[in-house]
Amino acid sequence: MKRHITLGEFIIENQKDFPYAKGELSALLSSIRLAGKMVNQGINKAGLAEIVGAAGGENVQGEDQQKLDVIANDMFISTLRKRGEICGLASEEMEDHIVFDDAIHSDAKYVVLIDPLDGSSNIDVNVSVGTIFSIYRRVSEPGSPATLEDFLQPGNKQIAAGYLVYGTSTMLVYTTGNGVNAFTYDPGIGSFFLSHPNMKVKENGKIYSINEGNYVHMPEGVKRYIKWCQELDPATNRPLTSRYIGSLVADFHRNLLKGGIYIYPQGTTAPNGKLRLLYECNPMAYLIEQAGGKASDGKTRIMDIDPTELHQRVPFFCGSSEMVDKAEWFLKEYPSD
Ligand code: P6P
Repeated sequence: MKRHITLGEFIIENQKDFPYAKGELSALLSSIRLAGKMVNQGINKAGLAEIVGAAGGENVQGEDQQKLDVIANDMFISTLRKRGEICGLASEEMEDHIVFDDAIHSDAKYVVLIDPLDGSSNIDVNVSVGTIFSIYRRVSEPGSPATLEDFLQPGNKQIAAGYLVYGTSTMLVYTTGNGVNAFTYDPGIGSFFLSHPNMKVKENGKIYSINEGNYVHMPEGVKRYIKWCQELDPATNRPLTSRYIGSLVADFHRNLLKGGIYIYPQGTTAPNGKLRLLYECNPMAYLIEQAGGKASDGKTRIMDIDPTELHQRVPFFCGSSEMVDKAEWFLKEYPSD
């Protein structure tokens, strides 16, 4: 009987892509898989286990922390620490990076940046949420404690990136630089199976995804692009369809499958936009480029931006390459003063 291969089998089959690695990256990806299963279980029973709603605190972003934000963050930290393949971790939920500097970890080659539960405010209303991760090779001396510089690397230095989307089904989508592959979780077996091999995003699509409630705060070029999307022109397949879930991972995943553009622009209330460069935009940019798409801040390739702060925000234009090009054209043609 033919069956889909599991994520574990896929990782082993593709370990040859990393001749210099002695299985550490494979072990690291496996630990992310395990943590994702545990978070998935927590989310699926959230309403029953009194773990929905706000935790009462705020994260470093000043956003209300949801109980599951904290639970997911702790799950990923403890699981990644136990596997011993990383020397440090940075998270949306923590102001500073954490260093694993005991004997086992200080020789580890990698660091991980993570948004443990993106879109978590949607959990209470049963809308898809996700985990986003980005993996770098450390730049500091092996054997020494991880440093901030290990985390402040441009996205073009990522060696792996991906997300879990906890939706109608739970999926893990990742790249190590050799294309994008997606795995669907079968809770009955407890394994992820390869369901979408070598994913490619359409060069052009019919979906634009942006919070139009912020229209008055948007740059002129973005306003012009939105109106262009809404014009009637059958020759260019317009008007386009507006879809905005309010969960980056869910909006991104839909666009990856169907074609489209996701935009979170800068605005008068968010001078650098809302999304964080290191653990939201860079990993999504790596994925979309590996799938043939594009990601910029409206002008500069996301993965070429040199980070200066752990939680820095950037405007984000991501998806089908022709759609990102069009949005960038409007920004150039109608610059905001
Ligand atoms: P807004 C969730 O908080 C998030 O970071 C992304 O997942 C999502 O796309 C965006 O913010 C939603 O922000 O301002 O439209 O509610």
